[in-house]
Order: sequence, then C-alpha cells, then structure tokens
Amino acid sequence: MALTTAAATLQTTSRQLSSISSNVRANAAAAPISQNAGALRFESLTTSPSCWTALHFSSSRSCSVMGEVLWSNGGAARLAPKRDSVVRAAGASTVVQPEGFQVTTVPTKPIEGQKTGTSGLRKKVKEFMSPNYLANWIQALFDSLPDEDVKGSTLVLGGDGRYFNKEAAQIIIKIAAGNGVAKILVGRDGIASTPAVSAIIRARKANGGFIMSASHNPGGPKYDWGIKFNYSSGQPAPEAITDKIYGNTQSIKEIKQADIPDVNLSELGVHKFGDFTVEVIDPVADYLDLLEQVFDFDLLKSLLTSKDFRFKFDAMHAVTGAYAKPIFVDRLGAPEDSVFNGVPLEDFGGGHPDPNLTYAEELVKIMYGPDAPDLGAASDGDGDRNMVLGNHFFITPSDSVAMIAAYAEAIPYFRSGLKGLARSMPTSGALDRVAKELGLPFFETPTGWKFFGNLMDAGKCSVCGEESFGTGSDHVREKDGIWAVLAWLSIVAYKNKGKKEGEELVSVADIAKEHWRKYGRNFFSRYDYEECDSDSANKMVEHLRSIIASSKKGDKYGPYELEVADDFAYTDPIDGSVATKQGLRFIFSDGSRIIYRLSGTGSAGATIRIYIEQYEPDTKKHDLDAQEALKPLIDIALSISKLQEFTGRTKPTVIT
Ligand code: VG1
Ligand code: CO
Repeated sequence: MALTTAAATLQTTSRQLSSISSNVRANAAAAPISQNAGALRFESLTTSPSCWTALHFSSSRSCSVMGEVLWSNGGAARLAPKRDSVVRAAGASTVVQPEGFQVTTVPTKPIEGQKTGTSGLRKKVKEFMSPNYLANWIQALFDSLPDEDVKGSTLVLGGDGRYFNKEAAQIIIKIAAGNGVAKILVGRDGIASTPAVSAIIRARKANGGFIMSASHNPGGPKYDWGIKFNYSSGQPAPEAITDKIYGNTQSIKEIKQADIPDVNLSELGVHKFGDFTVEVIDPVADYLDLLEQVFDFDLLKSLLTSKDFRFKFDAMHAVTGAYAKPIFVDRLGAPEDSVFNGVPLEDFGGGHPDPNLTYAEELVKIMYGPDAPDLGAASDGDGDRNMVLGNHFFITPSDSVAMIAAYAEAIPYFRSGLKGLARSMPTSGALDRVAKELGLPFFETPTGWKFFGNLMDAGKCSVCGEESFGTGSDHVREKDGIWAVLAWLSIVAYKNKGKKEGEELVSVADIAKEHWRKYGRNFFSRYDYEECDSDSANKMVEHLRSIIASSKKGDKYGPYELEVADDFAYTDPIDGSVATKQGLRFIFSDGSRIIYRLSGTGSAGATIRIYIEQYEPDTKKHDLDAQEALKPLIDIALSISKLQEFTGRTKPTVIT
C-alpha cells in the first residue's frame, strides 16, 4: 500500500483524523486507536516521511508499534474519540503509546566520550546531569540489546544512593517504558547494591539490570556518577555489548521516552501504567535469601553473638548501610554498634567510599588501635568490594581470595567442591597455589569482573577475586562485599567450632599465617597515582611499551632476571573473544612481577596503577612488612617507568 493510501486509510477510519500534515497533529491527537481489548492507543501524531514509511512497512523500530496498531485487523483499526488526549509540541515526534501513556520520540545528538570503562560509564555528576547525557546512553543501550531483552522484558534497577540517583532512576524508568520494557523492579529509594542487583536479576529471571553507581568513586554534586548494566545471568555486560552501546552513542538521533509521572520509589508497591509496571521492592530480601542458602547462618550467629568475638563493619555511608544492619545485626545477632557509618548518604558523608587502608581510615584506626576487635570489614559505594582486617592485621585482597578458596569447606555452598578458581591478572599468585594444591582448573583474566561471568556461567569457576578488594563466587555474577565478610566470619567460626566460652580464639592473623606456612607468602602491593595528567601518563605507557618491545629473556634488573615482558592479552576460553592491552607486565625468573596499568574507572585525568609482587617461601620472612619486603622491586618499578620524570609525582596517592 502506498504511503498516501496509508494516510487515506487512517483518515477514513476516523472522523477525528481530519487532516494529516507533516506537522503536529492536533486533531489526530484526539483519536485513540484500540486494538483487541484496547491494549494500544494513540493520542497524537506528528508525521515525518520516514516515520510514515516505517509505519507502512513496519520496518523502523521507532514506528513499528504504530504499524502494528494500524495494520492489525487488516488495517481496520478501531478509532474512538478520547478526551484526555495530549498534543505534543513540535520537534518531539510522538509515536504510539501503550494504554496508559504516551511515548515521545525526543530528538537528540551524539555526545562525545560515552565509552564504558572497566565497570560501567563514570563521569562527573555535572556531565551526567547535562541535557540528554544519561538519556542518550540509556537509549543507546536499548538500541544495542536484542529485541527480546527489551520488548516485554523485566529489568532490575538499583543504585548506591549517591547524589543524582533519584532523578536518574526516573529518567531510566521513562526510557525503559518508552522502549517497550514490561517491568522494572526497583529497590526502595533506588537502592540496591551491585551484588544484590545481580542476585535479584537471577532470582527473578530478569533480562538484566542497571546499577546507578560510580562504585568506589566519591559522590555528591562535585564528584562522580556512574551507571553499570548487567545481563541476564547477573553479570556485567561483556565488551561485545558495551562496545555496541558506545557505537550507538556516536550515532544516536532520538530517545524514546514514556510520558509517565515520576514514580514514588520511597515505598514498596506496584505502579501500573498500561502494560508497563514499576515494582518497588525490598533491596535486601532476595539477596539475604540467597546468602542464607550459601552460608551456615547458625554457625555465623553463634560467632557474632559470642562474648569472645568482636566485629566491626564500616559501611562508609554507602549502600551496604542498607544491608549491614538487617544482615549482621537483625539476622545474625551482632551487637547494634558493630555497624558504623551505616546510613547511606548522597555524598557518602564527604568520604571516598573505597575500602582500602587510606580511605577506610576510621576502621583502620579501630583495628590497629588499643583493644581492637577481632574482625573488621568495610565495603565500597555499591557494596561489591570488601576489606577484611584482623586485630592489627590486614588481609590483602589477593590473599583473601586464596584463603577463602582454601577454606571452602567452611561454606556450605561449596560442599560439593569447587569447580575452578580465577583471578585478575594483576592479582597476586596466591590463588594459583591453592588451585594447584586442590587440583582445580585455574584462570587468569584481565582486570574487571565482567571477565569472570563466562567462566561461571560455563561452570568452570566457583571462587574468584581481584587485588582491588573484590572477592566473590558464582552465587551471583558480581564481586560481593558482604559475601566476602560472611566468608571470613565463616572461616573464623569454623576454625573455632566447639571452643568454650573464655577460650582463646584462632584469630584472623593465625589463619593467614597458617596459610602462608603451607603455601608460602605472596608479598603484594599496589601503588596508585590518582588524577595524573593524561598526556604524561600516556607518554609513560608508551615509554614502557618501547622497553618491552626491545626486551629479552635474561635482561637484568638489579638482582632480578627477566623471564618475559609483554602487554597482557586474554582470549576468553568460552566465547573466544579477545581482550588486548590489559596491562604491561615484567615477569622475572623467580616469579616476581611488576605490572603497570591505567585505571579504567576514573572520571578525571589518569590514574596510574603499579602492582608489585614477590613470592616468599621462607617462613622466617613471612612477618616482614610488605613495603619492606618489596622495596627493591618497588624501586625498580619506579625507575623502569620513570614515573616521577613523566608525572612529577613523588608519592603515590594510595598504597595497598
Ligand atoms: C578498578 C579495579 C578493578 C575493578 C574495577 C571496578 O578498575 O582495579 O579490579 O574491577 O575498579 O570495581 P580500574 O580500571 O580503575 O583499575 V568497582 O567496585 O569500582 O565497580
Ligand atoms: Co564497587
């Protein structure tokens, strides 16, 4: 049927449609179309030649809904007058709207730099709040997903409570509805931690989910905002999708947005807008249910209620504030004052919600102070990271994952054995030794949790971790801060089973030292130089690449002899995808390593990370301070890179 005929059909089908022009359709606006039980209606039309072509041939996504309506019933769509119709302003071409709301196509233009980094898109809040910035990315994402994950789909929406999340949630909900999503499950107040979103996606069999968070980056009007998208098994979107999103942000022309009112997210409940539903859910329930299946809660309760054990959890005014009290206090019986900084705040109380020795200063002071508790822990902005400390004792994240794997018997979820172990490349080799000892498949992936997802989905990995305070298992597809803390509490409880009241407990430090005696100690440290000038950082990387290009086995670096120097590349064993340029490595003949990477999570300048590792089998040296043990290698790392020369930095911002 020719375009003009289509228009003619429309005209003759409704008394209300008095004329069709290429401008706003004032009269057509009063003509809702109902299909079958009135599932679809439209209240206004703005026509454009491309839209009408698509209408006719049903070939364009932006007009396909309209096409479906018009050509259902053999083109004899029933039209009836509708009083509460809305006319769209010129420039915003209204398409068709499922019952209950109208979908507006808002014209937009590509915005530079919307490339996701190691984990989601992170920028200064101001940038995200600029016109269409977030909307463009969300629309680009919907344009990147297969139709079945958009039309009629269910998505989860959570976040860490940071500044701009409330507004962002409403934008995301409207664009989701505009693109045909059937249901959004959103955490109350827009809150849900990253691992909880992963758990909810899995529990509710959702098609995916959003996490509104820049994770460990600071929040508030002057700081960062971010968004992550996770896929149907709960894992961060793989690069194949994030690359596609980025591609679409560079050619985006329009945003499809439902004209629905803001949804009240502060109370649990269901809000229906025609075929679209927003359900405000308890962000803790599904996640806690899952954790109860993973751990022995009775055992944990016996530890946390014991007079001989004291526990402190620093939620850093971030998302785990919403989880810590219900889980540690209400469910597991820990004293109320075990949790501090336990209220999520939009600016994290002005702090940097990064659980490391520098930014979790308050916890560190307690754990290294007089009369320190037995176990202290902290989590980051979105609840996926963790730091675990004993009384005057720091468990490096690289050791933590190895020790959890070695003590898997303390966790009922692993009762039938571990399937395999994995760590990110810069993470120390402590886990490798456990994998070897236990005869388990082992994988070394690039930095970023997204690389673990395929391994877990394929049943090849049970426990994995990153040196950056990320530890987790295949109970979800994210690193999981609270899980890691419960894992450590489980190990301590397991090691102290049957102890009588007043008897001395096996401590966190005892557990770590025993592990080192058996496996040897992988001394590890990371130096971060935050917000360096990007050009200088890139020049330093080029300089290192040139050294690597001319290096050969046997080259001498002080007492160290080079085994290999390269730029880490990874081929995913499941889907064969290849990730290159994942970190510059200098590996020495004794297994010691120096690694350089530029961070992919910053929002300003460049953050240079240097990772230094050395294996020490000699038990007598295990009590050395890591900085002391690694001093010669650290000096070499600084001298090879000429870091000071390139960046002017004399000291790192953070040492782990
Ligand atoms: C950092 C960490 C990396 C982690 C990522 C996301 O990335 O090094 O291990 O997966 O943050 O964690 P980068 O590119 O800055 O080194 V989170 O808790 O910020 O989502
Ligand atoms: Co995080």
